[in-house]
Amino acid sequence: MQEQTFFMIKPDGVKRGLVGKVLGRLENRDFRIEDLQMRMITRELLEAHYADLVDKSFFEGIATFMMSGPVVTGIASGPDVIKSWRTMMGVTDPVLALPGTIRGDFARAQENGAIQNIVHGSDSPESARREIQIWFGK
Ligand code: IDP
Ligand code: MG
Repeated sequence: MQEQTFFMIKPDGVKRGLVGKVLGRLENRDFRIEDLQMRMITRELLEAHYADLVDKSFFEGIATFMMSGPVVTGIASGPDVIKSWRTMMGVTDPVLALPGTIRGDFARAQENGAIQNIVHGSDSPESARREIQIWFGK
């Protein structure tokens, strides 16, 4: 099914110079990059994006991490891109993420109160619609 997903290269990925590698993986899979923007995250954007995590004990750790430097946000499209991108990212915890996935190849174990895992991707069609609206207003 042809669809769109929202993706992000988090501050650790940008700081470590992995933007090209991450975008290259999307392009290698023949997904189309529809929109792309580098930016600093505001508190407002972060709380909207992670609305389901705001009450968690580790949210302040995430906030410090996610606002520690610029992120690259984008929209990718293609058949089943939402699930495919989640598969390409690997599971949330880098300790468990399989080699071959972005998190499994580039991320380390949790440090400083936040799991720093290089990338984000929408987890469902509803999340994709919501996140594209939050970040790109469309
Ligand atoms: P996801 O990024 O794989 O979709 P979510 O559960 O949606 O995982 O969590 C969003 C982000 O919050 C994670 O990618 C990670 O950076 C951070 N995070 C999630 N759970 C924890 C935790 O238990 N401790 C610290 N950070 C966490
Ligand atoms: Mg998530």
